[in-house]
Amino acid sequence: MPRLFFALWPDEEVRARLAVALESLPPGTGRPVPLCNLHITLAFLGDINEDPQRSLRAGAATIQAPAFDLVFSHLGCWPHAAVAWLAPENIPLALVELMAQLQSQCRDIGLKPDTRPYHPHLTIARKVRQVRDVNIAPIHWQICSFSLMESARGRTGSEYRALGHWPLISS
Ligand code: 2AM
Repeated sequence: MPRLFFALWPDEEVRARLAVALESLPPGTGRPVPLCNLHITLAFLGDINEDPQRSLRAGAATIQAPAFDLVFSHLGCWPHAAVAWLAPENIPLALVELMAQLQSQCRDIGLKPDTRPYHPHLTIARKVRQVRDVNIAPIHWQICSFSLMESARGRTGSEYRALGHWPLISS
């Protein structure tokens, strides 16, 4: 059964900007996430079969949330999760709104959304023991859509496939 998650998926231009930030990771810091895999998870859904997948897509298509900007200016790590991440300097109301609508769609089809507080972050390395928190030159990402992704275990780690993209409302 495919493992699904909703995500914010950077385009090539944003990915190139993120690549610069990855250079702030001290050499030998855990296992860097391949550039092509960088993303922000909105909601991890786990194993989902075809029927709820159809409902998820239908629900995603009804979401009405504004587009927004994220500015990443901070690199840090969570030792308990062994990941290093980039975090945005603030959380736009539009992201909170998007999350609320996604979670409500998930509940409507009987999925249990994660009840832990949502801390938007972009994982840049795994199996990290420690990395010093640093400010980085701000990276701007204009977010105009969200995606439903499938995650599979490949020979060299996680492989992701887009199952759908939905636009946010541009002002
Ligand atoms: P992370 O990068 O912040 O660790 C796809 O697996 C994505 O879902 C990952 O990027 C991961 O976010 C997130 N995720 C959240 N909970 C997860 C879980 N229980 N198992 C796997 N991935 C999870």
